[in-house]
Amino acid sequence: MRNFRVYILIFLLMPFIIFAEDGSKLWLRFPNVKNGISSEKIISKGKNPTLEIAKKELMSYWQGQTIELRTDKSLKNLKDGYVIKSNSGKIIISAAKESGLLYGVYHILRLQQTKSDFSHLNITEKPSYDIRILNHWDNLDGTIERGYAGHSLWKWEDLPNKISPRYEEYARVNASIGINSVVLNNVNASPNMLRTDYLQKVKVLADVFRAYGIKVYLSVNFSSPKVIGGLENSDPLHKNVQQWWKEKASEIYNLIPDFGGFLVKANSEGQPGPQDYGRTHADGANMMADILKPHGGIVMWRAFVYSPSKEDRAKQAHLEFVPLDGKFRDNVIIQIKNGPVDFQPREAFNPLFGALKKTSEMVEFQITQEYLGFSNHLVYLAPLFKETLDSDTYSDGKGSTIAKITDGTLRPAQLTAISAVANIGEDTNWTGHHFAQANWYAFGRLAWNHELSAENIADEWIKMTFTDKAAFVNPVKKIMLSSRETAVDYMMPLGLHHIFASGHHYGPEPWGDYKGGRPDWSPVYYHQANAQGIGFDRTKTGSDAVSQYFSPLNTIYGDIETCPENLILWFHHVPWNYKMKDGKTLWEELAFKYDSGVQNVREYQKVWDQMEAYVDPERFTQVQSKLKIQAKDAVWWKDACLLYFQTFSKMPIPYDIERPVHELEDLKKIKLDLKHHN
Ligand code: GCV
Repeated sequence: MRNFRVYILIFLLMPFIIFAEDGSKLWLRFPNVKNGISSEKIISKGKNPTLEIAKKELMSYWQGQTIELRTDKSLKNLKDGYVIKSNSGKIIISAAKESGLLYGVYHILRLQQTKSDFSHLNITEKPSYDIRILNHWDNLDGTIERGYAGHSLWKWEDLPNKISPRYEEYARVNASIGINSVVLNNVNASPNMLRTDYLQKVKVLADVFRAYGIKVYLSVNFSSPKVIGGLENSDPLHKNVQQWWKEKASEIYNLIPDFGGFLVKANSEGQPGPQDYGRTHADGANMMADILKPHGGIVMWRAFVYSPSKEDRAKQAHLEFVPLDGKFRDNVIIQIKNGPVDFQPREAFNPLFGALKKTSEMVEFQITQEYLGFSNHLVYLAPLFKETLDSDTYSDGKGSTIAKITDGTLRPAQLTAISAVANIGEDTNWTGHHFAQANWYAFGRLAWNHELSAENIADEWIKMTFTDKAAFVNPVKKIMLSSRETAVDYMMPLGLHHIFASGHHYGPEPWGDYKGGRPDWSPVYYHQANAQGIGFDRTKTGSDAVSQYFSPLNTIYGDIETCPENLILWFHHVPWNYKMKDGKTLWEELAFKYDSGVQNVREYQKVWDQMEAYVDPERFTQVQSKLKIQAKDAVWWKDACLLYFQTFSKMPIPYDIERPVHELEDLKKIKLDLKHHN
C-alpha cells in the first residue's frame, strides 16, 4: 500500500520532474522534440568529427525536411560562413569548412525553435569577424576574477585525466552561436599556466573543443621566462628570453597544433611588461609575434594600460599606443576595451578606435557584470554592445564606425576579431542569473553578425530559452531592451562613472576618497562634485581628452551645448542649475534619472509576476528573487547618490519623486565583504 502511494505520487509529479527547468540547457532547449530526423534523411559525404556533431544535432532535434550537408571549397570567401537553400523538398547546407556546416545546422535549428518559416530558404551567412573569442578571467585555483556564477568550469586538478562533461557542453553552446575561440585563463595571468603540466591539461580542453570549431588561446604573464624559466629577467630583447619563448611555443604547438596564440596584459595594474626593461609595448608584442608566426599564432595585446599619474586615466591608452602605430607585426592585434576607463555602465567610446591606422584593432567587451550588479541585476547588454559598434569615430570621415574599423571593411585589416570577458561559471545555469545567459548569446550573435539588432537577438533568445508565446515574448523583450538604460539611470546617469564601492564594485560609494591611495581608483576623482557642480572636465580647459576624438566629435563633445546629454558629466563639469534640454536643472534631471531607474525596476517586477503562467516555477521564482534584489539595490543607489550629491548641490530632491528611505550616514557604513583589489 505504501509503495502504491509512492508510485501515485511519482506519477502525479511526473510532468514537473520531466519539465523541471534549471537553465542548464541555455538556449539549446527543444522541449517538445523527442527525436530528430533519421540518418537516411541526412545526405553527406566523408567523415569528420565536426560533421558527425552536425549530424547528431539533426538526428536529435531537427524535425523538418531531408538535409544535405555539402562541403564546397568555392565558398571559401564566406570563411566559416555557409549557404542554406531549399531545393525540391530538401534543404542544402553548403560551406567551405565543416565548421560552416555545423553553424548552418544551428541556424536551421534556431529557425525551428523560433517557429520561423523554412519552406523557401535562401540564406548566405558570412561572419563579421574571423576570431570570435571569449576571454575567461579564470584563475588556476578555480576562482574567477569578476566571476559571479560560481567557480571556474576548468577543473585543473582533475585534468588531464578526468574530463568533465561540461567541457563538451560548453563547446557545443559556443558553436551554436558561432564563437570559435576561447582564452582559458585570466589576463592577470599566473606564470604557471605555461608550465608543462598545465599545458598538458590545456591540450585536453583543446582536444574536446576542436570538433566544435573552437581554438584555444592563453593569457600569458610577461615575466614567465624569469619566474618559471629561471632566467635572470624577461627583457624581450634578450636572446635567451626570446629563446625561452621560442621553445615554449614549440612545446605548445607540439601538444596543440592549432593553438591560437597569446593574450597579454602588460604594464597595467601591476602586471609585468616590456616597460620594466625600458622597452615599448611594440617591442614586447613583436617579440611574441615573431615566435608565434611560424606556427600561425597571433598576439592579442591589450591597450588597457594606465598608471597612477596626473594624466586623466581616460587618455592614457591613446597616449601610449598612438605613437606605436605602424610598429606592430601583422600578427599582432590591439585589444581595446569599449570605453577608455573600464567597462562602465555607459562610457564614451574609446578614442583609440580608428586612431591606430596601421595596426589591427579589436573590441573587448565585458559580459560578466562587474559594474552592472553582478549576476543579481537583469541587464541585457546587446544595446551596450551595439552602441559601441555603431559609434562613428570619424577617423576616415563620416561612417567610420567601430564595427567597420574592426571588421576590416574600412581598412583591409590583417586580422579581424572581437572579444568579451565571459560570465560563465560552474553554476547549473552557467551565468548565475537566467537573463545573463542572454548576454553570452548576444555577444556570440553580434560577433557573427554585428548588423543584427538588439531587438532581434532578444526575440530569438527569449523564444529559444523560454517560450514563443507573444504574451510572454513582448513584455519580456521590452524589459530586456530598456534594462541597460535603466541600470545606467539608477547607477550612473548622464555620464557619471566609476562611483562604485571600492574593490568589489558592487553598490555605490560616491563619497569614496582614497586619500593616500591611487586617486584614479577613487570615485571623487571621477565625479568631481563640489559646490559649483559635478562631472569630469575633459574639455580643452580640463584634461583635454576631447582632443583625442576626431573632428567633429572633439568639438561636439567639447561644447557643453552640443555634447550628448547622456555623456555630459563624462566630458563636462556642469553647474547644478545648468538648464538641460527638457528645461530641468541638472540637479533635477539627475534626481529624475535616478528615480526613473528605480521605477523601471519596480515595473519589471510587476511585469515578471504576470509571466508566471508562461514559465516553469523554478526559473520564475529565481528571476523573481533576483528582481527583488535589483529593486532594493536600485533604491540604495538612488538614495546614496542623491543624498551625497545633495550635500554639494544644497537643492531639494524634487518633490514629485520617491523620497529617500535611507540615511546617508547609514549607507556610508555599508562595507560588503566581497574581496577584490581596486
Ligand atoms: C582582470 C578592471 C577589473 C580588474 C581586471 C582589469 C582588466 O580593472 O577591475 O579585475 O583585471 O579591469 O581588465 O585587466
